[in-house]
Amino acid sequence: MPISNEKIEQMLASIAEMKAAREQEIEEMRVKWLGKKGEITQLFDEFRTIDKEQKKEFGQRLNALKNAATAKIEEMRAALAEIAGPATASFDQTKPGDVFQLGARHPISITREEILSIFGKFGYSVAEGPEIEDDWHVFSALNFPPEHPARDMQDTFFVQPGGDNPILLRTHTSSVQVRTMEKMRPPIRVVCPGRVFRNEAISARAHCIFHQVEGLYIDKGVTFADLKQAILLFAREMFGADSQIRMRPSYFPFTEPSAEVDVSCNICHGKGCNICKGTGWLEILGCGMVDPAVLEASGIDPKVYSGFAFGMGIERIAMLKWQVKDLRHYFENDIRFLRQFETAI
Ligand code: 2U9
Repeated sequence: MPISNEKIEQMLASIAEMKAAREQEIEEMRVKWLGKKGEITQLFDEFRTIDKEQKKEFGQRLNALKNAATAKIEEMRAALAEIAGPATASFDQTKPGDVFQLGARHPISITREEILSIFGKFGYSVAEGPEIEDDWHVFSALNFPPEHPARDMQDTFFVQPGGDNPILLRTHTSSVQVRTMEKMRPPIRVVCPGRVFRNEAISARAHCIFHQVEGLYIDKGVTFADLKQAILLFAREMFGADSQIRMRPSYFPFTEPSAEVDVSCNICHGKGCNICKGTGWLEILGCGMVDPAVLEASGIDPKVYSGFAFGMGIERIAMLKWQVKDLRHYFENDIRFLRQFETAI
């Protein structure tokens, strides 16, 4: 049959209806339409012999017909590949597999887990609380006087300033211990990990976001000797069995008496090096006996119960453990920094 619109329409309709269940059938259809003696190829042969006027009429339609057949065959091949999946003949089972880069845990997470696991062995459970807090749980219940500089805009990020009980980003996780005391009766033994926020300029030694673990132990007859022993055992688990600690008197609104704790330098073992600045000691945490006013504010009778508390910056502990020189490394997500801790898991 010579080229005609009717013939092209019929062929287009047949092509649109084509279906195949196997690759072999698709190949047969390709040969039927587009092979050397295929029906479309024959139409093109014929096209060369017709006159100029007819060429104008059929040229574009013939090209559209060829494109429709090519597209349909490709579509059937893609559909079949999707059903068959990688087990088709084209899957090379001898090819080496792609190597996936495994992620590493962040040094802050590794350190937090290690601290929590040590206190877990001492019988402490983990408590968490909100990062957006109110003035009561961050300051007032912890014996901060109304004019204390920590409440200042320069030190604290306020979400909703003003009023009786402003809303703010917690500056320490002590608010979680306050919430625990409000909910639970002694004995209380908790460690509280979490992010804290302070309005500080970012530098190698300070950041406006950092992480803390704080702890609280309240029972009848808890003394400073219990605190000293708990901190010594923690330091030995964290920094090595031969570690020594020393306590220096300090001041916090929420503890009385208060102390700052140093651990013997695990690099030079007390001889003096540039990590401990020649002193042989590294500061690791602050602690003290919970002030009776703090117990009272959360409904615990200070005549019956006493307790100790401590707090540490996770960034600082991780810096001492791995000699990280600049706090900003923790927050930059530089893969060259993070990969160094892959083996530390
Ligand atoms: C309650 C009562 C007492 C938590 C404590 C410290 C001492 C302390 C700092 C260490 C470095 C914070 O990250 S840091 O800047 N913390 O020195 N924290 S005692 O005392 C509490 C907490 C809650 C109810």
